[in-house]
Amino acid sequence: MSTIFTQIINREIPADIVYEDEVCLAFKDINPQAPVHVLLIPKKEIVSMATVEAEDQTVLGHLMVKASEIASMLGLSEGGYRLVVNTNEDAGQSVFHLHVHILGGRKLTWPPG
Ligand code: DGP
Repeated sequence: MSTIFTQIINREIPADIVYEDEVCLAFKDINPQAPVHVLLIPKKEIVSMATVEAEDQTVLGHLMVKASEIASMLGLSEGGYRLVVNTNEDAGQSVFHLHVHILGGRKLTWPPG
């Protein structure tokens, strides 16, 4: 089932887009948890890490490479940043279209809550 992120991909609702190519889209999180908080999503409707299939390998690899490039573009590489993929209920996933949170711009605590 499609989510609000498909509507963002299709430009049916607005978002502050920071990067796009044929495979993925990155845009600012509507509820930022850090000075820089970007969501990186595949254009393919993958529900979560729990539903990933072998055929998704190229897309997921692409996301990791682009996460690194986008973090660098946003000035996060030197200070550091965190990539988070919340998966299902215990992790608090609220949008069931796989997304990588790119968080940075402040000291991030560990362990997460
Ligand atoms: P998660 O809890 O990991 O599923 O994160 C979903 C994130 O998506 C959450 O941080 C808020 C963000 N979000 C939800 N709806 C929208 C939206 O319409 N636009 C934008 N830019 N972000 C959204």
